[in-house]
Amino acid sequence: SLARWRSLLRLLSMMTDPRLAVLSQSLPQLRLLTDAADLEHYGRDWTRRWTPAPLAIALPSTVEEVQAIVRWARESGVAIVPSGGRTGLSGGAVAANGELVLSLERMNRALGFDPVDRTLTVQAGMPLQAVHDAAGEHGLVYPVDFAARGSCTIGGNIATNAGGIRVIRYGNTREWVAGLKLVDGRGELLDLGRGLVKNSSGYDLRHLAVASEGTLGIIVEATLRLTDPPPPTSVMLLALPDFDALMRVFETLRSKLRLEAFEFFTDRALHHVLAHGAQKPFDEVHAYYVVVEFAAGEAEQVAALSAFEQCLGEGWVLDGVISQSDAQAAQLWRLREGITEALAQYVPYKNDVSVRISAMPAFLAETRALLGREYPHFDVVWFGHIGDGNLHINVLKPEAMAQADFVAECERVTKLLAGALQRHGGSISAEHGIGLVKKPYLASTRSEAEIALMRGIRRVLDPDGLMNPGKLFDEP
Ligand code: FAD
Ligand code: 2HG
Ligand code: ZN
Repeated sequence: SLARWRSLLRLLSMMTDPRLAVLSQSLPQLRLLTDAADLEHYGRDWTRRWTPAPLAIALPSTVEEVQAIVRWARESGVAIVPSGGRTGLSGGAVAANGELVLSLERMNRALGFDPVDRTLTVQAGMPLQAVHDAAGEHGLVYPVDFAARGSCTIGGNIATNAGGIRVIRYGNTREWVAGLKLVDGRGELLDLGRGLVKNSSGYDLRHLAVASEGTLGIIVEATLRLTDPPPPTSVMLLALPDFDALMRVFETLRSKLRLEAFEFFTDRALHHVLAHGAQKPFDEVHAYYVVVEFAAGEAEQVAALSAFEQCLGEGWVLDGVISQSDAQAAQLWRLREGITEALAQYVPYKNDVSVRISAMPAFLAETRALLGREYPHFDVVWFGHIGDGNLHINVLKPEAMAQADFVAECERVTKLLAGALQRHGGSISAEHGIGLVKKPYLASTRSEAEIALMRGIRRVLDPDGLMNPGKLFDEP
């Protein structure tokens, strides 16, 4: 049968690779996968640009197993790629060079809720949606949220400092991590932060793991802060004529409403989500759209109406619709949240850039001119978290162009974009991480001294350079 054939193959590859035989012998309970389909499945993330080629997949179920795997990696010289839900968009979880993928998939349980601290302690492989559900069972919320919630994991969220659609009110993942446990590249288990609200006893090492992209070790547990649920909200979709109007509408609404989200997308983004099955919001096509979620008590409804009328009077808003039910709110959100999935079939070249909100108008003017000039015939799709100064610019490959030429062209333009970011004091990765995709441009965002420090920190925690090597930066 197929199953027997597979287990024979596994046995064969373990026998032909003595390193795996040693791992298997020292951890007989450890689940190890070596089937071609598994190597392919666990060796890639959403980038789909690199060909997966891991040595094997390990699925530990305890912290001790994770530590033992790291010790084995040091003895055998095999690199480790920590792996969450592999929804990453910058290649951080890609294993294309004979690494061992260490998947946290089986370490996915809640470990405890503390009602006094209002914290939830979870294993790092717990999906974000499961964290939302667990918080909800206690009448609280974990407010970091975005469309990959069903598949991405807390470990991956911490390792990328994930942002999402509620940063404008609640901040990034970093703000919600009260403690974490990290198995570093030496195999040491570090218990960092321990849920303390206040702790001024030296460097806050917990934050080293946030946005570390697996290069310092494996996050195995996290203690997350929870908060009160937001008040009931409404969702508005507004159509706008131009980018200037976007910033003015943002300032107007922010001053009058308690914003829970303020997200934008362009007509090209709408085109793709509609082609993917979403429902058309307005008869006419407009250049820009914003999805605004706001606290919607009686007073706020009045304030929203008056803000809307003001924006309409100024010509900043051309049309608008407000949700009358949760189903309608979900429908409006789908227009924004469905973009990444709608574009996935094109394997787009992604940019995830940020500048200070105050620098946004000048940066935008320069970037729009730059991309208009450099990409005259490409479908360039703009969307993102404008209220946080974070733009997603997805470039789609013209059908007739070869993939390699397309990537080379995009990399040439990204170099120019990185130059603009440097001039405006921005970042080449706002929330997705550097991974493989943005590695060549790290120096546009981080100074030489900073990169040298990051390397130095890495050498202390991962002296053999086996934790996700080649991601974030290369070793000299
Ligand atoms: P993976 O992709 O598995 O890994 C990401 C990185 O973290 C890799 O470098 C990996 O080695 C490392 N890693 C994973 N787990 C661990 C661990 N336990 N210990 C140490 N290192 C680890 N991101 C946003 O920030 N905001 C968004 O709005 C957003 N929207 C998205 C929408 C869609 C439809 C998709 C597909 C992705 C979106 N993303 C977004 C990107 C992605 O979901 C996030 O980066 C997420 O945090 C990745 O989590 P993951 O578990 O899938 O991590
Ligand atoms: C979002 O904000 C995600 O929807 C994904 O960060 C962005 O696909 C992208 O480029
Ligand atoms: Zn985003």
